[in-house]
Amino acid sequence: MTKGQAVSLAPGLVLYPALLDIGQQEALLAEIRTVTRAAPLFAPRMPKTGKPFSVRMTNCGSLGWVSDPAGYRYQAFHPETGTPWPPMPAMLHDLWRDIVSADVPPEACLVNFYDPEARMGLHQDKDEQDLTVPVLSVSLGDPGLFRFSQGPARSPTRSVRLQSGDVLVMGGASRLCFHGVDRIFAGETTLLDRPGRINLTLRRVFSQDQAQSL
Ligand code: MD3
Ligand code: FE
Repeated sequence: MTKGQAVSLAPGLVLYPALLDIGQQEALLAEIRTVTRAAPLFAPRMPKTGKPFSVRMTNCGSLGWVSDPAGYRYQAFHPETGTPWPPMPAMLHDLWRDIVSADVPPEACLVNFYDPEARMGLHQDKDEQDLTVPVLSVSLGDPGLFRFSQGPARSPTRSVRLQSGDVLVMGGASRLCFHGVDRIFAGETTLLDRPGRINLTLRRVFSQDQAQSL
């Protein structure tokens, strides 16, 4: 697959394979390392049970997604250090402006780190108030097997490998689709300094009108 050949996986679900070249992936990774120094990766926990996720997370931007026994939510500060999330790298803002919207900026960028054994079960992203705005994701490092379905829970799923530099946009009819990551193909790339995968998801959380009146 070459850069610029957008692939429609389903209505509203568009994959841009290798949109970021190696140099851009390295530059973005350097920015993400700055983010994780300021806001260390933490293990989110399931609501109620408190069971830790296998994926570790952090955030950048004005808001970050967190999960603990009290529930899922967006908040402005790191759950362990209590400090505000670091700013979202300009490269990510630029990518959002070019692909999603020049008018509605993203508030949150969730940084997911997958060790070779980490997984993410099928779920919907529905903690955002404004579900009319797409979610944009960027993959870095080893490939991950992404699974999604268009219909309700337990309808048939399809799988696609997300590779380093790939950008996936989920909007319209796919904004509430079920999706997850079944496995990591560890050791297939050398971008990171150890086996694993990083995924960044940029989201608009509050509707813009509401944000302006806050
Ligand atoms: C489809 N992350 O952080 S990215 C998540 O690879 C998440 O880390 C996965 O699911 C990962 O919530 C998948 C692709 C993705 C992200 C958000 C979506 C697909 C989506 C939201 C709606 C539909
Ligand atoms: Fe998700």
